[in-house]
Amino acid sequence: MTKKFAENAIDRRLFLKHTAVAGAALGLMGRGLAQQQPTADQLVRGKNPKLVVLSSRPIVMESTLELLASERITSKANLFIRNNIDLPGLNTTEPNVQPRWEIEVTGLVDKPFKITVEELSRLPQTEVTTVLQCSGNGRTFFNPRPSGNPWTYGGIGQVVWRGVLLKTLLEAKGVKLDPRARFITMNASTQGGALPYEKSFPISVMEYNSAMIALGMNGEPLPAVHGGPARLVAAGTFGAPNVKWISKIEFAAGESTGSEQVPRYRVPILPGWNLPILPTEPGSRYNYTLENSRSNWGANINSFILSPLPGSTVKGRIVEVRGVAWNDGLVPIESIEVSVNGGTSWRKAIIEGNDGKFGWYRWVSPQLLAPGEYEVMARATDAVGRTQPLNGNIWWNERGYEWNGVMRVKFRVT
Ligand SMILES: Nc1nc2c(c(=O)[nH]1)N[C@H]1C(S)=C(S)[C@@H](COP(=O)(O)O)O[C@H]1N2
Ligand SMILES: [Mo]
Repeated sequence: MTKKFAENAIDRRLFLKHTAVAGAALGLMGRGLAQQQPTADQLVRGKNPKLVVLSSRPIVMESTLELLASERITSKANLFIRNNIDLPGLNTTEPNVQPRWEIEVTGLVDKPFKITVEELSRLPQTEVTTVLQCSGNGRTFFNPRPSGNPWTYGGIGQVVWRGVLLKTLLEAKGVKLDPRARFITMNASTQGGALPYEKSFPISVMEYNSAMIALGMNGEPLPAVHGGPARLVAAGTFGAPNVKWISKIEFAAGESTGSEQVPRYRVPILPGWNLPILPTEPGSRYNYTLENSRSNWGANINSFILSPLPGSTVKGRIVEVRGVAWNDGLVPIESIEVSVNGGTSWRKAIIEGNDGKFGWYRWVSPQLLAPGEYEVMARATDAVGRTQPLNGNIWWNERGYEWNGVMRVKFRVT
């Protein structure tokens, strides 16, 4: 499998090289080449053309602050897409109706079994609202900029999942876990000749993160491009292990050693310490192993300012600064502080409400502002004191994951 990924990477590099050469020959470098990129709706049926395409093969597109601000639950048209591996024929937000799609449950269980989507749909369903975010979101704010998809703020959305909790599934099947089981390794389907995608979670996601096989999103069957007919969802975790088009769930003693688990999707740690990220010299290389790094699992605390939008002009005197905040859902968000003077002083925002413990906390901070230019900052803190760094670059890591630096938005008041 590792070899296949390496080949895929080489293919891609060659492809990009050829594209660049062809582009140069036609005088299409720079802006011209960028204009050739297909739009989001051309790549995936049903997507809003305002989504920003970061890669068309595999498909990667991000939402925008404006779109995120426009709805409380991110619609399927506006939700970002991150494919490492495209599944042929599924580039649409319509459902992928396959009642006989099978998921194998195996490994350290007393009775391995297979279950179809049809059968799953007849088991008790649970709904959970979560923040789905790529761990690379915000990557472009690291300095120097790590390689990888150039995410700004749009690799995120809030969605409502509906499906069968893994706990419910094992209970319904009368299956017992072997006490040696400490991880869940999930595989995506390789139908249509797709390369394998394999990720692991600690088994605790069954207890603390409502880990489920999701069959629905936002009150509809799961859109094909978002993993339909079935995907793994663990609330409060980063996107990568939320495996789309799931075909196998294996309980194991150790986490996967496949390339998607290590060296990818990891941040440096001091061996034996799970948190925080081990600070590394910006621009330096790191030799990722299972021991000296941890996977992007629980989402770190973060907040976005969604109004005013960057570069906008708003009417004074009272300006309502609005936004969202979230964490891994293990403890509540306690405060969002807002500064309009470069961090010299802070004021607590009013928390208007939240969509469950794994959803966004919506906040508002009315500010009395005279006409002029402003830069507003927002910083969330949770019940165990976890908060956002003013300088997000303190967590610089080679691959640019888990950015949660305080957001700054410039706008003008008239
Ligand atoms: N099968 C499969 N599942 C996957 C991926 C993938 O490439 N293949 N990408 C992961 C990553 S990195 C992210 S951020 C989320 C994105 O979910 P979305 O495309 O539904 O927004 O899916 C995850 N699940
Ligand atoms: Mo991701």
